[in-house]
Amino acid sequence: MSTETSEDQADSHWEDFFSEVHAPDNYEESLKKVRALIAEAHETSSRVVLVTSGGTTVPLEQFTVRFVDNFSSGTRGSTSAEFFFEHNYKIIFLYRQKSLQPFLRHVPNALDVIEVDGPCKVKVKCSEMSRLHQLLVQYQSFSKTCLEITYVTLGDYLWLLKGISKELNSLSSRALLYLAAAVSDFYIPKKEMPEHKMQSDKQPAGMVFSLVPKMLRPLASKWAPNAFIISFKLETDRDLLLPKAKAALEKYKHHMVVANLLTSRKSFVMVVECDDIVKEIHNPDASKEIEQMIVEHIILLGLSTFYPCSLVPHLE
Ligand code: 9Z3
Repeated sequence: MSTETSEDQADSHWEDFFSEVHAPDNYEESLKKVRALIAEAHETSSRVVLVTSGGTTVPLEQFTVRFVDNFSSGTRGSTSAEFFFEHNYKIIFLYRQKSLQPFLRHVPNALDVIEVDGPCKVKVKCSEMSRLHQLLVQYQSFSKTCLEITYVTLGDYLWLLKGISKELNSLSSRALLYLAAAVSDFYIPKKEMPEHKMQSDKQPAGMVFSLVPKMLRPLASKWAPNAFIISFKLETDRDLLLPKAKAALEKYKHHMVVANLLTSRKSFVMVVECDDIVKEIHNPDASKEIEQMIVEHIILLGLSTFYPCSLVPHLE
């Protein structure tokens, strides 16, 4: 009798997932741009970070009207990208279409910055002009050296993650993967998915969800074994958070897990490193953005040079 658990199965069947799910339309074009960015990074000896951000969707129909979404506003990813940019990283920002983008996330709602100035005349309030100008200049300078790539579905995300990380592997010690996107654990395989929109005059057939293969395993062992890989662990039950984060590190043998709870994610994270090292980052009064503290911690670890897991220097 097989002793394989459903989790073990989800670990081993990652190739089946890619044979079943199409690459997104922007796949080839995006990889072309990634290769150009990496070639430039080789020339200039720059460090490159892949920041993933936003939540994946899982379609319920082949012609998709409905989908299951994963919670994420994109704050963690877009804010972190700003701080990596400040530290001269070239950034590949892989984000869910329409979620927050670095710098542009600060642009206020149009209705808050415009005023009516006589009949049929609308203008930007003087007091907001210089702030808007500064943000747009920052975004322009970000987009000159960095690359933004969008995904919508879980399939798009995993295809792009695989493709980009394989390319990044050539940079070895200068490549960092910072996986802040909220990625679904469940999906409906194509053979189980209705083709057309489910009709409301019929009782819907039970949805058959399957476990998504755990892509951290091939990511760390096959696609980008030379890169420094940081994953995020999201839980809602505090008692599960640390054990789950430690288990992920142990299992997938990557370098760091940033563990957070949904409700306190802006004020508290635990950074779990090899050898059971756990650093708590608190930001109780939100005086800074906590992403600044996370990114600074990573940079202070001295990831510019590659260290095998057991030799990564740790700060007190
Ligand atoms: C996170 O845990 C992120 O910190 C948040 C950020 C999604 C909570 P916001 O975008 O939220 O600032 O609103 N991301 C990782 C979530 C995830 O799906 N992790 C998987 C898991 O927990 C492992 S890859 O199993």
